[in-house]
Amino acid sequence: MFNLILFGPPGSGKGTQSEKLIREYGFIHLSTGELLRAEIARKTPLGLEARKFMDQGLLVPDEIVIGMISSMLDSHPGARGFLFDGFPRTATQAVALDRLLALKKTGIHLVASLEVPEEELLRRLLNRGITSGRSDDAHEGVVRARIEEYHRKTASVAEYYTLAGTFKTIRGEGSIEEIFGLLRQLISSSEHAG
Ligand code: B4P
Repeated sequence: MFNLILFGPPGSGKGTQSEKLIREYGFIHLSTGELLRAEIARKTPLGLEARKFMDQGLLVPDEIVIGMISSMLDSHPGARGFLFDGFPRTATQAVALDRLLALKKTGIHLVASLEVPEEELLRRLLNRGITSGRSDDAHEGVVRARIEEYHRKTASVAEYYTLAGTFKTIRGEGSIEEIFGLLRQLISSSEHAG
């Protein structure tokens, strides 16, 4: 089993690269952003609660996303590997994920961090906001709040995995294919190291 976290600020290309990675490697894709948007679309109580935070560019409370990931892990008992996209986003989520994976006698093998300058993030997200219909991409204030929330709460996740020895950075600027090529190289060297 090989478990990968795709890490990086909002708009760094996690969702974009995830699509390519699951096609190539057959990972089970767990995107907390997508799971939350599906709950919002179905107007479930969880979705209505999550929306209050997402519309302001804030992170959804840890217990909500950890519960979602826990039940998704349980619903894929025979998985060859998981790709976590946008999770964990706080140190508390990272600790919880380690515990959940330990129960399944596995762990995280690689954390690939996409590094993109802030002005490029803003440009990409506001550009997506023109067509995506995503309320959290539509206003510059909300997009900036998401980036601030990343620095405030998510950057510490990088320290957690640096200590664990699994954290690797790659340049997240350039063509989508170029970045995918770098990710493939990282996965291949981590698989050989493991
Ligand atoms: P997410 O859905 O995770 O989305 P994201 O961080 O905004 O985007 P991502 O990095 O996936 O960007 P993408 O590839 O799409 O989170 C949304 C919200 O959900 C959060 O703000 C939070 O409120 C909540 N949430 C989610 N997970 C949570 C958690 N664990 N805990 C608490 N709250 C949570 O790329 C963006 C744009 O860039 C696209 O338009 C794409 O086409 C473009 N792009 C991608 N690669 C490019 C490249 N190489 N060059 C040019 N453009 C590129």
